[in-house]
Amino acid sequence: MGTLEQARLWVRQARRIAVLTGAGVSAESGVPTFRDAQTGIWANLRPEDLATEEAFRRNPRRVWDWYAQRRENLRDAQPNAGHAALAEFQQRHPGRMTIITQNVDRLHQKAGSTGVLALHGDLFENRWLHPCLKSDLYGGAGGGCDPAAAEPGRPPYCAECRNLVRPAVVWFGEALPEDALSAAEHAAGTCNLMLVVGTSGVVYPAAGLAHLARDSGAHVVVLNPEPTDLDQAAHLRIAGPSAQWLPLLLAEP
Ligand code: BV8
Repeated sequence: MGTLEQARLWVRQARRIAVLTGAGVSAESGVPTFRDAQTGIWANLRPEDLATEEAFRRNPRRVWDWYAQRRENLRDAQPNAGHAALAEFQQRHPGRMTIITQNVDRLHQKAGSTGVLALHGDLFENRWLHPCLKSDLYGGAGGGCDPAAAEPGRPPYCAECRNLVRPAVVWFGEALPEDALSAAEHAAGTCNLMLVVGTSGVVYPAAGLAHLARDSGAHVVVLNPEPTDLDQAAHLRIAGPSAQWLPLLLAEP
């Protein structure tokens, strides 16, 4: 039996499917992957040196501008056939497929996927660098000042307390959102099949979900044109682009 046939059989047999996606699933929507060579003024910087609170504190404007550039690049990005294949499968088989993404580009949601577990936050949301002094955390009434009402700037800031606005993504060294991570761990630990799509498998704890699925007895299929750090956790590898192979993998028999 060929690799695709075997993977399709596992899809048909699986009562519960967990899908772990990374930047590669958005590559065919024209979104540069996370570790592609950076273009422009960040050519000599690694993403890991920009996506940290320390980098933001050291040079708020440069980090803010990097995110503004990424938001701009995403403005016209549309979900591709891979995102669509996942969303259509969910619609045909309600409750059978959980999508866990490391991506912050909202393209799974834009494609119509539901219940997406966004482990690393959302590029289009902002929050304060520090909890607002007027928030209920400090005994204030309500949620404190609204970052959307901050003074315009690169980054925007609070005129009263100089708090800075930052992107509501999970930076390196920051904890993942508890509810999303525990739901993802539950999905990975109880699925019969995990599809690992478009991720280098470098970033933890997200990448650990593939090992959890394998250790919990699920079949693991990696879909990626290149070798990944999760290949050793896979029972099968499909070497190719996700926009081409996800529709083939998930098409009804
Ligand atoms: C944390 C948001 C602790 C920001 C991102 C072990 C356990 C726990 C932590 C660690 C650990 N070991 C190391 C760590 C620390 C660190 C980490 O993993 N570092 C790495 C670099 C070694 N992890 C953390 O810091 C995490 N936090 O653990 O906190 C803690 C606990 C309690 C209290 C306090 C602290 C936080 C990690 C989240 C970081 N934020 N993103 C932003 O976007 O700016 S991660 C970032 O990398 C993106 O989200 C991205 O999605 C993610 C993973 O990258 P990939 O998606 O895989 O993308 P990449 O470019 O690498 O690969 C693309 C792939 O696509 C390639 O394989 C390519 O071949 C493939 N591809 C290309 N074209 C296609 C394709 N595939 C299919 N089709 C195609 N057409």
